[in-house]
Amino acid sequence: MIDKSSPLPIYYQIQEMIRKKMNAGEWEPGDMLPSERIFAEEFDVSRMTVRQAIIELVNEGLLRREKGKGTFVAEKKLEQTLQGLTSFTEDMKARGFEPGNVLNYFRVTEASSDAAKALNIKENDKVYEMQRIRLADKEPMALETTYINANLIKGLTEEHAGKSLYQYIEKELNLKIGFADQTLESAVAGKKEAELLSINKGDPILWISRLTHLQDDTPFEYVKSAYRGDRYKFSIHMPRDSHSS
Ligand code: 16G
Repeated sequence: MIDKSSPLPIYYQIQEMIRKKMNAGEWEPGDMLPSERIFAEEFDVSRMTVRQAIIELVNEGLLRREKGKGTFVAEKKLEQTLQGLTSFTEDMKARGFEPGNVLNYFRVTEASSDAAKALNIKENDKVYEMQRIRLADKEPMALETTYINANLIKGLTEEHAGKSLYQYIEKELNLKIGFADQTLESAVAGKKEAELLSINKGDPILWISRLTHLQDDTPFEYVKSAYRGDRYKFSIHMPRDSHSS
């Protein structure tokens, strides 16, 4: 409980109390917290102090506020390790989620200058271009715009794009995926991303750009994606090289 004679600031003690209840499973993702007024009365502190405690936890991503509704325990973020090249479908299955796709569009078209440069092909070479909303247990997680070299990856259809691309490439075409180069940048959702990902304009997202190669080093896939910042975090294992002493 709150100890006013403690040297620990009161807002900090309130935060610790909230964290403990969340860790103990007493408050679970989606649960609504008591209002600031109720907290303030219960602990006999000002609403400002309660607000300070809550705002910091919102900024950490542990709580989320909904205008006119209240403060809720946030969903846990999915953690993806940046080791080994995996597909969205594999990632979701490994976590016990049901992967899903909403295919916004799929077309065979001439490569744009951007895609041609990335895939090391000519501007009028054919690419498959598609946009997919990737779902975990029916909840939107990421928006991916994908360009695939159509001369390398033959016979790709809307049906394959609605499932797993990597599975089609490896299991049906028997091609070997080698490696990918990927960059991650922080950004905020624009109107379009917000609508498609069921978040608000201005919410945090991670822009990820991936260039994937076959084992013979030929790039076959260029993907630009927006991952939800409130639902995703990436982790990296970093052994220290012997020469960096
Ligand atoms: C991941 C990849 C994406 C790839 C997709 C294939 C990122 C950050 N991730 O989502 O590039 O196209 O997996 O998944 O770019 P699929 O085999 O389930 O279609």
